[in-house]
Amino acid sequence: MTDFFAGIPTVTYDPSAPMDALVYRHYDADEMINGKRMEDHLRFAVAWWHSFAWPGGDPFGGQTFERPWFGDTMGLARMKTDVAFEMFAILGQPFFCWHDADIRPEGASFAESKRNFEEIIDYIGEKMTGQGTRLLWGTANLFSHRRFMSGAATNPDPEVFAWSAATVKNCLDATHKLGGENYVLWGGREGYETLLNTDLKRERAQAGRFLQMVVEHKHKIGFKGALLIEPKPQEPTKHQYDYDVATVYGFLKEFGLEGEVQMNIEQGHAILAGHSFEHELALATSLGIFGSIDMNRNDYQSGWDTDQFPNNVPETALAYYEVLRAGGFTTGGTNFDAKLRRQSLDPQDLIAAHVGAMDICARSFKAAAAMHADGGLEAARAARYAGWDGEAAKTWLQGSTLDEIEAQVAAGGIDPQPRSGRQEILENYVSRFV
Ligand code: XUL
Ligand code: CO
Repeated sequence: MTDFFAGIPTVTYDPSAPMDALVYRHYDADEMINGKRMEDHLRFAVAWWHSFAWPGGDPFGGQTFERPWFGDTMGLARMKTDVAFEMFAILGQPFFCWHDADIRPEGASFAESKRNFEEIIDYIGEKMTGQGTRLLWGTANLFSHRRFMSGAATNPDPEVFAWSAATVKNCLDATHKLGGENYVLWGGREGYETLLNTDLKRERAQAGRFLQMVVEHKHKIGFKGALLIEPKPQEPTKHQYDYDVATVYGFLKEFGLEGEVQMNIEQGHAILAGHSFEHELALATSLGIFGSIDMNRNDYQSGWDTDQFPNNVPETALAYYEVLRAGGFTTGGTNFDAKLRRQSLDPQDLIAAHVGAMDICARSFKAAAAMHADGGLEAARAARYAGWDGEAAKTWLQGSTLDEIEAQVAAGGIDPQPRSGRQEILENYVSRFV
């Protein structure tokens, strides 16, 4: 037991608590929505890296947080684990996520890092058993250390490829050991800065073979969770190979991996790619590769990945509406890939950030569920495409030739009339719920 969160009680659901009390006002884990507990719909996870490993730096200044567990010893890594599970107990969220580098000190060799990692994984396993908090996903950090500066799987140096493959093997094994529900691959530095020094075709082929090996290993060890790729456009490299959902789908098809890998879609990454979050979610669902979400938001002015906690109900509601249209989460969930602002030094700030985010998501989910149950958007959508139910229209999609269609149109009786898209009416409808 540490004293980091001393004096901060367990967060309870209490909508009538005084203004500055740290309580849930919308997130009631046991509230039933469509026959399922709210906790089981939303499946919240805390991200270990932002909450316990990030020192509070920005491009102009270094560390602002002075956590008692910062440092590179196993003792401090254990203290960090203790604090993490103390926070999970205060919040009562069901899941957490990690990168290997968040939880263990880097050793002087691969073997030493592996020993550190396995020791901490066992320690985390004991905590999980004691407390009931589960692992939503594990992942490998193949982007922070300087050895990855030119990529991991896509590195021009085959030894970095091998190091990365060995690291993912150990992280996937550890995720499996802890009963993780998914394994995530974010291609942090899988991309390039300049074409002048890059063999793009070779790098993509390396990434393809790498992912095939991950899939093979998943089956070999009997991991039943989902493998998830997290798309992101520029940042850190100028040209990322996993730019967005559509790009990753093309990649999966090319390497015969559709059906094996799904998507972990992050709000801020969608925005950086020039899409909305709901676009990426809807596209993944339509391609049959929707898996999980990283919930956060970016600052609308700064144009980079600020990873802030969500605070916008109308936006978040539209995202959850797409999750509901996808049939809800199966192995996936809502991971708060979000960090404090660097001036938010106090332990209480960490709790407040998560409490606020869980409440925003709960409000948004309830709005989305009500809208989904009401069915107004789906009815409007069905009406808009109703013409395709006609017999002639069906043949135009199945079997007709251009000649045949031309003959029908030329014969008369086909005279399309523009119809309103009714966007404002639909926006007004959505506003009634959010
Ligand atoms: C980076 C990012 C990562 C992944 C996991 O932008 O989102 O934290 O979620 O590697
Ligand atoms: Co993320």
